[in-house]
Amino acid sequence: MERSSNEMQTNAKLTREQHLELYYYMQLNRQLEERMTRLFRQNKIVGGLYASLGQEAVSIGTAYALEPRDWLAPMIRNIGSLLVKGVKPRDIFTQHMARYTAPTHGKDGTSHFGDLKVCHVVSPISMLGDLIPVMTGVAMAGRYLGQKIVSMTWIGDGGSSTGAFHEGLNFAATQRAPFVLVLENNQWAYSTPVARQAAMKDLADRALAYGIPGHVVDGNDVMAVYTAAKSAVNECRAGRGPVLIEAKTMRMKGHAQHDAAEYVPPAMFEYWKTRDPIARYEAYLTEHKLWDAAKKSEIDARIERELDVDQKFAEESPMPPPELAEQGVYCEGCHTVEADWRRPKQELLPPASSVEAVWKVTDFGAFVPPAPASKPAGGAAGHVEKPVAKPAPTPVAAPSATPELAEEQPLRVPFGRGPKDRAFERERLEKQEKRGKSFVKHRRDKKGKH
Ligand SMILES: Cc1ncc(C[n+]2csc(CCOP(=O)(O)OP(=O)(O)O)c2C)c(N)n1
Ligand SMILES: [Mg+2]
Repeated sequence: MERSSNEMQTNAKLTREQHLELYYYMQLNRQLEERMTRLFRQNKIVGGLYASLGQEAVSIGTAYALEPRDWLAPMIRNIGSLLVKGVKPRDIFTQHMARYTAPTHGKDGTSHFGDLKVCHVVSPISMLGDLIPVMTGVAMAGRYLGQKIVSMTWIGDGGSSTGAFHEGLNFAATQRAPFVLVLENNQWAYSTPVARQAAMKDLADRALAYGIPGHVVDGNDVMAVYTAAKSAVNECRAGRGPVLIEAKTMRMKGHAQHDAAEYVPPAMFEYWKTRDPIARYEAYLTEHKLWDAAKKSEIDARIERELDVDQKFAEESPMPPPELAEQGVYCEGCHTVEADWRRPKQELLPPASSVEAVWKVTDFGAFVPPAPASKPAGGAAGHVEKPVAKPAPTPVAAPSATPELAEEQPLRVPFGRGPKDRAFERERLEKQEKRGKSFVKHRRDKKGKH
């Protein structure tokens, strides 16, 4: 696995404004969640509240690598990614307070909302791992339409043990979907430490099983996270398939508000406290002369101001009217999503995808023992050298041809309705027609003989 440096990295490609924007989003993320914790204690948060304290650099650094046209789907600890994508704090306040003004009009008390039209956010799915095949599908749909988009989602250390994670990542890998999966290893899944549910040091090694690149990054170093994510997004956009990034970090609170995390050794909290991502980034900005105390106060004051306005809006918003509870449960023509996504045929056909509607089989996949370097003197006759342990697999973009197959025509497997498929269909109809004629002729000939 490729590892990023443990040191806070510099990234010359970001402007001063962008560096400051990263700070703004991380601090906005933290302050928003602190306010929501206070609201929870005042009994104003209706559902669960899951903190991302100590993990802000992961959500912000990864989402910041996306462009507005790209798509993401957050998990419970990725409120920061929503902010980067343009979702307003007021939507997050109202949603958690189940107000009528919330994106789901008060029907959900946590974070199950998306924005398919403007921000390109797919709503979270609570079943861990299920967003992986869904976001793979989003990436494939974008490719089909020739949009050059990248999709991204997150998964926890615990979630990376689900079947959906493995099925989804395998699917993404075989489809070479432009999809970035961020594995947020925060050391705990509820009260289960990571070593009790995965017998491996780096969860990024899970990528090896699917033949895709996996990278380990210091999840509390926002520059390192951003750099890794940006390069993964670039790889995807260049058509080289999915990338897995493991960000090592720490969940600095319990699973949710009800959990005091008494099972976490206090020394572990102490260790991670000294690696706080925001404090580290503040030191980085100062060290690189990207800001001064006045600039920091200006940004902090802006955050306070914005959150004051949005929190007030949420607290003054009404709860949903009771009759709303029975509306929108079953679709009775109320559902507008279907109509929004019905696309004109001309837009879909032929596919703008760069993926050929032809599958080439150039390799039978047999084990080929490595050629012996030279015959060992006096070696036993018929002795076969043990194959050496394989190095990490490289993505199978172009499998090497087995000699017997090199001259073979690629197998044609029709699907979809691309130009090649139309040609195939014409060919098939012509053959059918010929066969039909010869069949009639054959019958006629036969009739004559009777
Ligand atoms: C398939 C599935 N199994 C179990 C759960 C219940 N559950 C919700 S969160 C959670 C722990 C997840 O831990 P991790 O993936 O490490 O994410 P973290 O909470 O640390 O961010 C579990 C078991 C679920 N939502 N989905
Ligand atoms: Mg976890």
